[in-house]
Amino acid sequence: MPSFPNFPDNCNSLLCKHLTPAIFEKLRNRKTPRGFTLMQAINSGIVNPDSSIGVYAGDKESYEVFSPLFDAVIKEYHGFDHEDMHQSNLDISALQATDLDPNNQYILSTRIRVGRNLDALPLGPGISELQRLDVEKQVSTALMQLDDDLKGEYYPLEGMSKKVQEQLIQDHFLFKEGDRFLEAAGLNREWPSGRGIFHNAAKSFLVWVNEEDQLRIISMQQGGDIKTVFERLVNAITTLEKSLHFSYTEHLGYITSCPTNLGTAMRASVHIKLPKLSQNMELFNTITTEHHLQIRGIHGEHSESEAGIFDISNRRRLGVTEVECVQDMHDGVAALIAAEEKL
Ligand code: ADP
Ligand code: DAR
Repeated sequence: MPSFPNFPDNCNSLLCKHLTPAIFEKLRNRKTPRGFTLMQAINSGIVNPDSSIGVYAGDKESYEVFSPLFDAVIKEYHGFDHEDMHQSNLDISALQATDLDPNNQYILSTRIRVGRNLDALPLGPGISELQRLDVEKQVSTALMQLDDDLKGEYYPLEGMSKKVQEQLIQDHFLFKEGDRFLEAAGLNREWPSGRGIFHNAAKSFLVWVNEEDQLRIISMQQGGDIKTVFERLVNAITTLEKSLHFSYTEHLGYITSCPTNLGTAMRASVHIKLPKLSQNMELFNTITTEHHLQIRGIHGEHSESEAGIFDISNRRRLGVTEVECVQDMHDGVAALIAAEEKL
């Protein structure tokens, strides 16, 4: 019989905050129809008390079966209630995007990604090795049918040389290995079986297979042409949706393993040089907060910025549309560049 976790006093995760003894008592013996348990959902936040969130879903049903906990986390992170409905909008013409950096002084590169999971199978924390291999087969088959600027090759991690793998990670194209949060969530089981990366020759269109989500569909290129990056991504999503059935609900939008990615599951980012603002982090943080932006390091989550280069992206993903996510990033980056030029 599981007992209430012994969280350290300095634990600040949403799990520590919202897993009350009463909610634990109510949920501790519950399982989803696929057998995913509360303890599996919260293990990452127990093993890593420095988590920001600390909880993962093992399947779509987790969000209902453990809703007293997930609803509280979703409310705090997204400001989104149990009865709220998500709206999707991939109409590129609705994006008001200008060329933010015509002289290429600030924006090094632009990347927009979405997470997707196949509706008929569990999410990564609850999937079996055979099911994960089935995802790899279905997804790689669909990817190999892409053509024009999306045409590319699928490269399984199994058999990839360490040299090639490390170079892809260093060049920001491939996911890192051994993330302790994903490990404790059960997302790294049987690694590297079933994991891989698809990309076109230019590496401007890439798909991660079976990392934190079953697909991370990525469009990226050098420079700040946000609209072109968005167009390529929307083309890829709408093409793949013809052959793959992605998990989606009216309430939560696209279903993902981490509740922070629900809804659009979209992160639109730039790598941007802001040497003067980086010396005035109070102003930097004021602008990013005002524009619903998140600051990450040069190698993404849990990394540091280097040489005044930051990964700046939208923070909102649920209760906003894809166009609004990209608009958040575009408008926030415009404000950061204006502040940098003023300093
Ligand atoms: P995700 O965005 O997929 O949630 P991360 O934050 O870990 O995951 O970023 C994944 C990789 O993408 C990292 O190598 C990161 O440096 C890279 N990346 C993110 N944004 C950009 C960008 N605008 N230009 C180039 N690489 C980027
Ligand atoms: N590291 C986990 C997840 C936070 C959100 N980022 C994701 N999903 N990659 C945490 O609880 O801090």
